[in-house]
Amino acid sequence: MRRLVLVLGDQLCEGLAALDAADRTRDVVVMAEVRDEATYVRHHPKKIAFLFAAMRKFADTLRDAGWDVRYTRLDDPANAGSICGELLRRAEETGAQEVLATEPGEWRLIRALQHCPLKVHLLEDRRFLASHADFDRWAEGRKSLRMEYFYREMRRATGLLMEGANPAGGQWNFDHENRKPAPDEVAIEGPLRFEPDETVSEVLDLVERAFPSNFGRLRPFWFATDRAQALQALDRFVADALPRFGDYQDAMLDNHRFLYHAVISLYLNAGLLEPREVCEAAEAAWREGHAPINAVEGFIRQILGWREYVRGIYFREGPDYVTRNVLGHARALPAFYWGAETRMRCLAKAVEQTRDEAYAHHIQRLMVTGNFALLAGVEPHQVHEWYLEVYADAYEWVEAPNVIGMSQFADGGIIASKPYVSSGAYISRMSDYCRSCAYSVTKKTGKGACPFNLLYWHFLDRHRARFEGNPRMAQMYRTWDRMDEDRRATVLAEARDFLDRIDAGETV
Ligand code: FAD
Ligand code: DLZ
Ligand code: SF4
Repeated sequence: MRRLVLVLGDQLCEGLAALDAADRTRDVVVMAEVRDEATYVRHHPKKIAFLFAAMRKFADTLRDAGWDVRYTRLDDPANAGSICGELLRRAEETGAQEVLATEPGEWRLIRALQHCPLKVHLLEDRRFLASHADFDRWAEGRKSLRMEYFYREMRRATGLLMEGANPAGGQWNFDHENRKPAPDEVAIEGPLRFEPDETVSEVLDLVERAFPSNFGRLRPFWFATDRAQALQALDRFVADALPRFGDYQDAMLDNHRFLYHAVISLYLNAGLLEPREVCEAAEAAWREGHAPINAVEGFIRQILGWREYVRGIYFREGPDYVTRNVLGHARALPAFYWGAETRMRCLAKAVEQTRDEAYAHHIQRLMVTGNFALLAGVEPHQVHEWYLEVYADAYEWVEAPNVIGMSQFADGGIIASKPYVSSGAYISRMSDYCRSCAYSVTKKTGKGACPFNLLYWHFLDRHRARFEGNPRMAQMYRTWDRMDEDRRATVLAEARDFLDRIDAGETV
């Protein structure tokens, strides 16, 4: 009996579980550009174009390898509009009644496949270094699920950056060396860019027509869209940027969007690169003396540690994770997240590059856009939807734990031991944004005071009952309590006034 083999837009890998379980002489691969997936949030146009172009090229790769691929374009009049609808249509066309599918990265689509009136075999996605069972085994019985311990387990299990039973370089973690402030200059060109070829150009025209009002610039489009290009982009990163990745991992610069970051998350998450090969390339650079241990360990920790860990949390916590809101935050997402004017330079620049590139690096996501939303008390689900829409690497399995958990503390501390909040001082130390801001980062109150300074204390004050007993936050409360009462009242009143002005839609 013929079976259908579903390959989703973020499953573009020849070793995919569903392909592996199928018979290329008999089974039929189904790939489809569908409205439901393209509109469940209003994705950035670059994200849609990247996926459609990469899907089309991957379909050709599979055909070259002998597969019968039934590919549906978005503008095909017969397009059923959803993944399940397309499976049903292809089932009728081919007589197949069973589907081999690899577990999607969002509960939403897992549910849709489970409810599809065909026999769907959901196979575990093996593109990760930890299986669900591995993660559950590690998590079982632990009071807290801190990434660092999971990461050490993963180093031991994979042998990556190990010298026998010991961590290479004599330490598990070199993070204390990785907090240098922004450099004056960045001496590298940044991520490798690719001119649109015929397939990409055709997709760009389609996306322009079909999604004319989604937030984000479609052109210039420069992402890699096939495995060979993604490997070249990885090579460029290892050769140029990796050696200084560690030093400047947390830095931000007004005129440099990528610094020493890899810009490969979109390729990893779509299946064009595999996590192990990326970690091995970084490790080889250290062993060859090309990159220092603090850079290579820091980089590998992001992939072997954080990336695998957040996926484990997403699947362990279940579908309701994205609705959590333990801090009871209810404010609407301010209009400047969608490009409306703001005088806050850090936010304006982070949003501008998000609009242009469908990319911001980790510290911009965490300590600028994320920090502000948390301090201002924005409803976490709105924050979650924003991140899912605007970044080219965003799928719920990785986005939600980072946003709901790490950034907004809406899960009550499963991922973060304390909320990632800071005043303007942190942004000033790690970036050059404040130098050209309309606000003054050194002003704590009064006209022109940096809003992060006001909102920081407002956040701590309004959540005192929850956080004052947290030993990692005791110092913050001591500092607050040492301020005289009038000053505290002024800070809180000015913070309230600032929030009222946001709610009223004023430019802040
Ligand atoms: P680099 O800084 O060069 O890091 C290398 C790789 O490590 C990345 O490509 C990525 O695969 C992995 N990585 C690093 N940090 C994380 C992390 N916290 N979680 C998972 N993987 C990580 N990453 C996504 O892939 N998709 C998302 O939707 C996403 N949303 C985020 C939302 C928030 C609020 C925050 C704070 C972080 C989010 N991240 C997300 C993690 C991280 O910001 C991006 O992976 C990273 O910025 C991608 O750029 P890069 O490839 O240049 O990464
Ligand atoms: C994100 C996305 C988009 C925009 N479009 C498609 C599509 O048309 N067809 C498809 O198979 N996949 C698409 N995707 C990726 C899916 O949404 C993704 O597989 C799920 O969100 C699970 O991670
Ligand atoms: Fe951002 Fe405040 Fe610095 Fe302005 S002064 S860039 S608002 S941290």
